[in-house]
Amino acid sequence: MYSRIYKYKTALKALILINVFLLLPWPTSLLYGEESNYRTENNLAAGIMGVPGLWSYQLGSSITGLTGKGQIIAVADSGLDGGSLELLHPDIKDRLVGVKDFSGDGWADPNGHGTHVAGSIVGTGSKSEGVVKGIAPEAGLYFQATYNDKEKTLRIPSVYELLADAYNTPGQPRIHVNSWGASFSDGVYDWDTHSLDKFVWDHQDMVVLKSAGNGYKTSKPL
Ligand SMILES: [Ca+2]
Repeated sequence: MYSRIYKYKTALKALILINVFLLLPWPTSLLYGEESNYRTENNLAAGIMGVPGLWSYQLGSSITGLTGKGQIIAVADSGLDGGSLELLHPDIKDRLVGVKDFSGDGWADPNGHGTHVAGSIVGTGSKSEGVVKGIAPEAGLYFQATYNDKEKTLRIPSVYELLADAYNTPGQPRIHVNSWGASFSDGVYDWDTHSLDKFVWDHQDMVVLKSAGNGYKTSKPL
């Protein structure tokens, strides 16, 4: 009897140790080799999506490469770099055609999200000598800053007004990108969803893109 209890205790101790080991943060050298070598890899995304083929696409003599040239892309996100033309990343500086601050406290980017999104779209690659650039590096960028740093929240007037502002701005963007969402409305058809649907019904020449799964859990349509 004693030996059976001892065996159980030993097994229990081993189980606890294994679980503690799994819960502890693992050394990066154990996971990734002796030297972890983190780096940005936006340059891989275009290849995965087959975009370089579009950059070099040719159709007769009139269309030579689809690079975003002639388009203005509107992006609604946290903010953009340092919030002034002097402080803009060189990959974005030449692409910005307009900016509007909905946040109320300036269009600087306190967390880097909006700058990352904008660079992924229109980044020219000038800082990396063309190695890391956006998907549409010759498109113009109209940026709508929405993050209020004091309130720690996004200020969106209404989705309809946000889209209408971009639609009517000089240059008339016809692509609008939204990499943001609200965690309380996972999968729910709410007023924001209705607002977006109403806008695209009223303005059928506007393509509105919305992130899916922006909150890591499930697809989260606006
Ligand atoms: Ca702001």
